[in-house]
Amino acid sequence: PPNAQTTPTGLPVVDISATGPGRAPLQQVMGLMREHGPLLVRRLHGRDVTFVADLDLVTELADETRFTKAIGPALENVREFAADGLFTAYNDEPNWAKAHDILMPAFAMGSMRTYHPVMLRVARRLIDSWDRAARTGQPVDIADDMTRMTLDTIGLTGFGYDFGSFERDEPHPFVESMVRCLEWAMTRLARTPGGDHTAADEAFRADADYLAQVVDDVISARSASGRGGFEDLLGLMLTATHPGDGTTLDTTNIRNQVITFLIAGHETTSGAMSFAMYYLAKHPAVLDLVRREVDALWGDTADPEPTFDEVGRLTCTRQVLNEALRLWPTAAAFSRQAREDTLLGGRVPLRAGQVLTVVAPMLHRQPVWGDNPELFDPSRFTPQAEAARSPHAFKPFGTGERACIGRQFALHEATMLLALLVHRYRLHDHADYRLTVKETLTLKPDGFTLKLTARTAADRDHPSLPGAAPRTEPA
Ligand code: FDE
Repeated sequence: PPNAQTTPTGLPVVDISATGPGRAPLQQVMGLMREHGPLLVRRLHGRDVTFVADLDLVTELADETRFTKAIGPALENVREFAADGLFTAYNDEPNWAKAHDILMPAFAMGSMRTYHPVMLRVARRLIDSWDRAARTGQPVDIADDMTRMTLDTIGLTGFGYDFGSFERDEPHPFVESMVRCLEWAMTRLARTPGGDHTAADEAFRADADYLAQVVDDVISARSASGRGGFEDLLGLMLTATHPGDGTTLDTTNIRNQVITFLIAGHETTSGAMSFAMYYLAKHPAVLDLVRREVDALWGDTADPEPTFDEVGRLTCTRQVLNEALRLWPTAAAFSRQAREDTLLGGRVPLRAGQVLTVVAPMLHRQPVWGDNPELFDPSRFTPQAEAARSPHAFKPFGTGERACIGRQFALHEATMLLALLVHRYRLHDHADYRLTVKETLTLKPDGFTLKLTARTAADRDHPSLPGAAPRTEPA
């Protein structure tokens, strides 16, 4: 078992070199925090990372006058294929502010109206595929199908590119390359000094080159088509000029942004929806509440056409998503660095530039969440409950000016899909699934399958049919 020393200022230091971080490094850190508390140093082959989850300390780290985003070791590795895209750009890299200013309007709430019809069209692809599974009694792999849906959505809304994921048994080759790149970025963190990693690095280079080539083809096809316009992210990037200096983004940076949006916009969102489905399948009383909400909107309509505004009214569905993101924030860690030498919490001296990594799933289990933080309870996200809690207690989208630009996009997409699925299907936990969380830099439930049957009008009137929520707990 890892033995703890302390730093001169009393922080626990846990050396994991003997075992390494394994295939679930984030969950390992969660375990270390359960043992040693919400502020610790993890040491691996002499490399130290300081992890934080304490609410008061995270509140300080969110102070933009004292701290700012850091590109930690994991993001340094992602930089090898996303370079100065928004997610991995350094704060002072000119392309960050430039792309941020140009792209912000595309992610403002109003722009979601433009994406809404495309999101609905892709949601229908998933529904068609699940209808077939429901007819034949085949189980569906939740995370795989959610990933198909989010990839097609960001491809179409962002770049007018159709990955056609539901027509494929295996993921699109672009996705396979992207996933291998992310795995490389994660496993590279765990390397033992002196090992020979040439083969892994060469395979990574080939994958990264392939990503760049596919994206370059999409960009040049668009440029050649002469269709400029602001109708999607790519159109915006090719034509919009910066309000300050009137220049557009350069082609290499556009490539980096496209790769960034494909990575950031699909694994995270699909993981969030998958965890939400998991909790719904395990919590019939909560499922029943969501059913009442969607049935009140759509009743027995066979194929509801959710409007943009209806999605905003799905408050219960949104609370379920938030609560799933509390327990398993799919982009689970983000890093902050001190702007100047400072004292954290009045006791931990930090040098300018020193990096700390916030562990969101542990922040989301701090005492501010009550004495049973493991309990799935969406009522934690009623407006009253939220108003009574520090805004820094919940950070699934990071913090400050480098916080997630895609937040509204992801929440709109996910809320609409969850509501449509709950309206349409009864969920059967046929394998009595036990949650295991798979890490590929992002988090998702591993091997989670459900069987589905269509909900009927009779089922809507009699919610105690099998697979529907019991009205009362069994005695
Ligand atoms: C971002 C983000 C973040 C932060 C990071 C750091 O700090 O480092 C986080 C945490 C996140 N993000 C999360 C999330 C979750 C979910 C579900 C999502 N996310 C989704 C999405 C979608 C899309 C499209 C996106 N997302 C995008 C993005 C971007 C671009 C970014 C960067 C920004 C800047 O500027 O920096 C992010 N995202 Fe997210």
